[in-house]
Amino acid sequence: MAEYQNIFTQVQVQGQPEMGMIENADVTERTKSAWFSVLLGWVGNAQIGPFYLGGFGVVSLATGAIWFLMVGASYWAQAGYNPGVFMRDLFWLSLEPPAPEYGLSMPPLKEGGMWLIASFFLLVSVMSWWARSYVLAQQQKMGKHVFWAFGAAIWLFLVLGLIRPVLMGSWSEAVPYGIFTHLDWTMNFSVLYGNLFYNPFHALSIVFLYGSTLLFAMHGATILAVSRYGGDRELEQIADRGTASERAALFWRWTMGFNATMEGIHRWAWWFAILCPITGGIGILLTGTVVDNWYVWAQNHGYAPLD
Ligand code: 07D
Repeated sequence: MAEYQNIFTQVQVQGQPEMGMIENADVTERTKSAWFSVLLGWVGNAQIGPFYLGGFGVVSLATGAIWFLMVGASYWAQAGYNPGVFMRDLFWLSLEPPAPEYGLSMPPLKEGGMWLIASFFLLVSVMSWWARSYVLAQQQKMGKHVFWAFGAAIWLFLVLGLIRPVLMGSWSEAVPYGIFTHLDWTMNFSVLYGNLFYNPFHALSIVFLYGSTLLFAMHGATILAVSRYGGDRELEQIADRGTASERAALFWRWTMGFNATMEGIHRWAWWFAILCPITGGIGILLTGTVVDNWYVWAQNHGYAPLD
């Protein structure tokens, strides 16, 4: 049975491209062609296209590109317009938010103004992509689960870059646009507010982050393990006896006395995933606004040692 122990998708369907349902979708906003890639077919569906861009897609890509180019232009200037320096220092370069003395006012371009304008475009970009995920689900008469899940990530993104800085009264609280600088920001944030490990919402967020990877591995492994019985096809699996699905369920029932259902496992996955940024966002929002030092807070609440 070794031939079933595959990592890559082995069967590739290629023929007339599947152009998809029409229903209420506005086909004028869809590209008309599609093609195939053997390489992509190893990991997913071999067909590429048609693409559906729509108004929100165009706005999102355009404003995302403006943000990206503004960050890049700032790096380019910092590198003295020298390509060698640009490449060498790429991971250290950064477009920084304004200094604390500017509060929430508009600073000169070179002192955080660029960061503020770029942030506006990033905000529009992310929100348009979010709206796009709603519109596309609506057109296919789907539930809005992807939209809400993306919304959970956007919640954390907004807390970090908009809501908390506004509550703190300063853009200087926000995250810089740089590879190492955003990592330094993360470390500084933790140190400044008394070690984020003592923030219970950071801990909860990690529970859901690690929990999601565990669930994902369990679910992925279970379905791959019964793909020889068509478990990956899902159709007819839910009710019928002796199917791949029943074996998969039985495996876990024997292993730990309890099993998820074919539907329920996806609810578990969805909740675990969204709770990671939801709890994370709460933790960041409380930091500096309600709680100044998480270590002292933990001492007051009886779980950090009193020194
Ligand atoms: C960041 C937000 C959503 C992003 C969106 C994307 C673009 C691109 C491009 C248009 C991921 C926007 C789009 C930018 C647009 C174009 C072209 C989601 C994000 C919508 N921590 N920590 C977490 C661990 C420590 C710190 C979460 C572990 C230290 C801070 C997570 C450890 C310190 C913050 C987590 C650890 C520290 C976090 C993130 C271990 C110092 C946060 C969850 C083992 C290093 C964030 C409450 C996530 C948070 C966060 C894990 C340690 C600081 C659970 C495992 C003690 C400041 N940490 N951490 O999904 O929510 O992020 O905290 O040591 O802000 Mg932590």
